[in-house]
Amino acid sequence: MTTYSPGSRVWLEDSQEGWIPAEVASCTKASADTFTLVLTDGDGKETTVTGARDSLPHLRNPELLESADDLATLSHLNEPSILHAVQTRYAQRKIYTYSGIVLLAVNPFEAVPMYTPEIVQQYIGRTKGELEPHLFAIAEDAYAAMALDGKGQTIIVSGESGAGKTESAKLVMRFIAAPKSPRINSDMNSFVDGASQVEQQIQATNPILEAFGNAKTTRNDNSSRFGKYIQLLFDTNRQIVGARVRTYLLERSRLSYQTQTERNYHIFYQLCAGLPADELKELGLDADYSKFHYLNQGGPSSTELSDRDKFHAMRDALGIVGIDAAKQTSIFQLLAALLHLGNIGVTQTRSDAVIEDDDPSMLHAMQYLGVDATEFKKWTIKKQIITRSDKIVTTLTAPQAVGVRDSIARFVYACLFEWLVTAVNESLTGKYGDAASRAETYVGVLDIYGFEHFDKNSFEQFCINYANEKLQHEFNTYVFKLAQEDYVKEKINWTFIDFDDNQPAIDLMEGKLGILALLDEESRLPLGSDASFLQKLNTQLDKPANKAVYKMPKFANAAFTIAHYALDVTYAVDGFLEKNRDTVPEEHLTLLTSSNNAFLREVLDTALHRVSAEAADPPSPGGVVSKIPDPGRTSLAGTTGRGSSVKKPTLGSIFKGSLGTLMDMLRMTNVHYIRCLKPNQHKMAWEFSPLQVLAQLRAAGVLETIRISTAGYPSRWTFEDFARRYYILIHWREGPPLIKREQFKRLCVLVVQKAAIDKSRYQMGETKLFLRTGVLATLENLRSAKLSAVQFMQTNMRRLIA
Ligand code: AD9
Ligand code: MG
Repeated sequence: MTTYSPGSRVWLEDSQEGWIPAEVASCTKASADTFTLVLTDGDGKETTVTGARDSLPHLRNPELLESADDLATLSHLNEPSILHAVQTRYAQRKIYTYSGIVLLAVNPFEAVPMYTPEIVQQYIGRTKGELEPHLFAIAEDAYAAMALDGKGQTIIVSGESGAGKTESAKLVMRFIAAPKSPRINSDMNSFVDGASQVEQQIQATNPILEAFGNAKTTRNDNSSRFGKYIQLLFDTNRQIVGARVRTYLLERSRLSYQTQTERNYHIFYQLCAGLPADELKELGLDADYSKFHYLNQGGPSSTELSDRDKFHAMRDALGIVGIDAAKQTSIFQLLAALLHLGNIGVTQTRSDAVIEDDDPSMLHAMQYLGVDATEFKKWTIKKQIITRSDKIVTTLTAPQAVGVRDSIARFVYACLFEWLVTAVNESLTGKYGDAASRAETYVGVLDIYGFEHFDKNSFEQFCINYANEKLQHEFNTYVFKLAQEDYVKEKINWTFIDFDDNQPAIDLMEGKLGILALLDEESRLPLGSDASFLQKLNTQLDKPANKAVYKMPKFANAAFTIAHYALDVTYAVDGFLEKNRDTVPEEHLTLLTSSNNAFLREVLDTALHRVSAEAADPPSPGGVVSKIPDPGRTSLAGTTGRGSSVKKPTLGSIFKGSLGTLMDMLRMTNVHYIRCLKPNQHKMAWEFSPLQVLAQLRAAGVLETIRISTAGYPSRWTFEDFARRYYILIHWREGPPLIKREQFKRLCVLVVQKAAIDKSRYQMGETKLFLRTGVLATLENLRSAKLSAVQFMQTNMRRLIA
């Protein structure tokens, strides 16, 4: 139980800062179970608060612990203390802090000299606590755990948009893949050789995937619009032999639409800025990308120079992964085709959409797609409905025709992205999968989109938050399991406690009659609509059993609210159905798959067929590694491969399938967590906005974890460490004696007795002492009192003698 007395250090809530430090001036009993505290803050201002014990201000930690490099060692584990520790460290340019098994990483927003080869060397072979907290310590930890018994490892990097996930993931990968480290190769000469081929190939995945899968958003100039799991593969000698990448749900809407402050995928700007004039001309492109509708809705390219440089880096990277010049040209042709597609003029007479037969953009686009322009035009302005007895052809309105046009562009781009991922994998796993077949174990790095909540949230946010909810569940289970295991190992008395689980929210989203199921049901109805989807949700889900997780918002009409573990998010239903269906008209699909552009056919084939066939029956060469579990491919034709699917799977069900496989996979590995934090919204170096960070700590479940651990014994010390720090609390008549190792435990008992710690507040394990929250603070206070008393005595003695 928390106790307050004059001088107690507390946190006073503040609307701007979150909390400010204050001290208790007086504490009086107001009624049977309420107290009145008079507090003074740093400016001497007095504040009075009255309330029940657990509603009174949080206690502050002793100074020594305030900027501890592991938050789990804080004695008062409350929100303000955690926030304060992270903030204090950031002000000291310490961007990394441990929170138990999690590494918190606050974005420095400026180049920091923390990743040099010298620092890489320092962290190799060292255990986590030995050096300052660092990404490399987590990476080394994972590598060492894998090397020890060959068990697969996963490093999960999470955090909101712009927090630094991708940068952190790249650094971690670089550290683990670096073959120049002595632990792999003690020959110092290998330092000068530079990166090995495998390492080069692994590094090359970044410029490629970032060019095609990243874009400028309001939150981040280089925002990943897909999730990524990369497995670094090792053989029995723990030598890196290759890698494998899996990607999750690329955002498609961006291809045809961006808001004014955002951009399309980087690759398009890179292409316009970087391709030589003659090649541009051949593709009907222009260095001035603003001529293209798909590129001129968004904001300007911030630096054309960097687009050009990045283009060359990307092109080199394509070469490194074995995509030759001819294939590259084919890729660029497809991209050009999409840009021309977006420029096709669609007008309307009365109610019918019209495209001119000689529309130059259409002719260009069809030339590169290898599709007949007349057929394309026909099925863009018309629609065919097949009933049991008839085929009815109707005309579309101009907006509908534009919708068809854009859906084709999005579809081809998504397939191209899939194809690239496959090509990258073929190179990373070695030709015919030979590198992969030598692989015995792996370290995986997961860089997935963080929890998102905007003013308006749609299907994309729903999927992203669903993924985060699943990850959070795994996290809770894992942390909780670890804590329990420690108690069991140390044989301390422990009753299994129940913790507040987020399973109800997950059931709400993916359960049999959950949101995704209802969405799919509605999506299959020819006359399905967003409105009737919402109606379904409300009849099925607005029940007492779901009260805690599902809500009908008071102020928004066409929307529903989910109480996520992080926060309540309201989703606007408009567009859900169409995004989930993500259909290209059947006639267009036929045109595309029978195109006379062989590359396009290969792209579609890879994305649609081979992948789903592979999922059902993994072939030996070319990718799937039998020994290493696969986190699931995101085939556009479905991932689970339960035979041939009759119904075209919806995006929601594809995502659910691949997330499920990913979770199964994570469960088979040891997990390590990196939580990235964004210190401010303006991307300013070293600026720390407490309330924003607090929101992220909540969303990342950092505080949730702490809640789980405070339910037990959050502080655990080895007998030796504890005895060494607190032996001075015991009164030694003739100074402390020499202590033998076997006596540390006994000494610990003496300390807690001397400090009058209640028996219920600590437990002695086999090698460790377990303390409830708050005990450490009491001991620290006693210790500093004792130290200053000793000092006082010494000073006065000296004075006496003088
Ligand atoms: V998103 O969800 O994909 O939109 P991320 O991936 O979390 O996001 P990213 O890694 O792209 O964010 O980081 C955003 C920017 O922060 C980078 O472009 C860098 O400018 C900056 N950053 C991130 N980490 C570091 C770092 N360790 N050192 C220096 C960094 N700058
Ligand atoms: Mg990213």
